[in-house]
Amino acid sequence: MTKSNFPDNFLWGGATAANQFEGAYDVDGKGLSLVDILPDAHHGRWDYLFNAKAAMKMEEDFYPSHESVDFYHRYEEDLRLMAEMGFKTFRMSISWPRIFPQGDEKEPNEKGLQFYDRVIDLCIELGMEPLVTINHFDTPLGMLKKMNGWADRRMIDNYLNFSRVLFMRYKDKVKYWLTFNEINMILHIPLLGGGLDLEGIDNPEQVKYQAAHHQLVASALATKMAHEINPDFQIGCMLAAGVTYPNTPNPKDVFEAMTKDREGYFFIDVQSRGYYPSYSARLFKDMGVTIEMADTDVADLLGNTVDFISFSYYSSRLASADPEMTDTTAANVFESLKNPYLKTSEWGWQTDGLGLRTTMNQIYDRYQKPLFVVENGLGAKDIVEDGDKIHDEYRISYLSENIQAMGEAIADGVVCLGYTSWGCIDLISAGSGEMAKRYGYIYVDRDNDGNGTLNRLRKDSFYWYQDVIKTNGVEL
Ligand code: P53
Repeated sequence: MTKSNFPDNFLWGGATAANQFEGAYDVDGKGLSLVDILPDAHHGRWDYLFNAKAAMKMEEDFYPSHESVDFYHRYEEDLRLMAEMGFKTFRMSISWPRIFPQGDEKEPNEKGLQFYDRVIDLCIELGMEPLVTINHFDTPLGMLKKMNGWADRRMIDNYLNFSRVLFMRYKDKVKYWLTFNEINMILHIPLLGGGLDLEGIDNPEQVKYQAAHHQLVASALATKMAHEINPDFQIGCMLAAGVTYPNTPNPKDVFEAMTKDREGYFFIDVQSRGYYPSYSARLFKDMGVTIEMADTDVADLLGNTVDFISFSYYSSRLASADPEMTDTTAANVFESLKNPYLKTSEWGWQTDGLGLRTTMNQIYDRYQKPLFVVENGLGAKDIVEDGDKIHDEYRISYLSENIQAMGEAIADGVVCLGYTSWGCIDLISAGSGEMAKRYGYIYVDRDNDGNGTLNRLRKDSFYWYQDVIKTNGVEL
């Protein structure tokens, strides 16, 4: 038999996020999250990601997050389906406004916590290690209104109160925690990443980087608190990753590609090394950014670095210094030039397995800490055929290429704890708010307008992934 590249205790699983998955947006005392005011792409979602005030005034009759795929009421069936695939881990996030409805209450909402008790207990019963993202794109709307989200330093204490409740409650149940989902996305989708409204602001970079500083300090202080509460906790950062290639060997393109990668690495440099990278001084000067810091920040960052590095990878990116180069992939708000060597999906995302191997090697070389691939996948339209069959060979081929490449990276010497593909069950797209852009092994009967039975079906990829896990990545 072929030998597996993956260690025996490799954590195979899938990833979700409360705001795209749970629905029940006003049930059991939950407050509004900023995503609860966002319509789908056909009703202006893109604009509102940068101008939340307009969204707050708007009276839409359909908001995709309100019902989503109703994990809140169907968690039992869903978790059992994941266990049937053989999941060793399940990545979920905890909705902040479910626990603190406005974001800054003193006491948590007990009913909200009881939901997560049920989910986490069932995960453990089914043999799945919970991997919990504390904050995944769902700053409470109350905090946006009151203090423009993370632009305000008081958010650090609000976040720490929230984190303390979770660490205490789940200290014997959850070992792996991520402080912020895709922390670098605050630069690209400031509303989702930081609860920021940048409308009418003179220097948006100033606000974004100041907010980022608050998150970085919050992440460090949460890491400190976590280790005090349970020294066995493993705390990770989370980067929206994907190596940037230069479009040509022109040194200007090479420099541009390095600069683009540093946009993201900046955050992980702080979270993993514990201090602002040397290149940031010049970057801030050029952008007219001055970061206001408290006296204790430097020491707090330095003393409380993360235990492991997690990241999402969908594709590599391509950069050019030539302003004439404008042929981009129209995938989402995170634009990249189109790479002629890669296949392009319906949503404009390009498949690059080798790019994942390169990305893993690059990140591991840079930080020398264990990695965790916590998102990867292909958003595609699926068709339900006779007998409720969904033949998603395009998804299988994407995932197979990426998992093989991940195995090669491990064979290269990279230490990797696990792999959770994105949206293991169909859920709402963060970028477009649509249902039609599906990532799951499990199909959910629901369309972009909210019609459908919400019934769950096993796609072909369900059985394929079951086999991948059973053979520890030998059969791909
Ligand atoms: P969707 C782009 C835009 C928004 C969120 O994306 C993103 C990205 C990709 O880097 O990040 C993650 O749903 C995110 C998930 C999200 C997933 O990518 O726009 O952590 O919440 O659903 C996929 O197709």
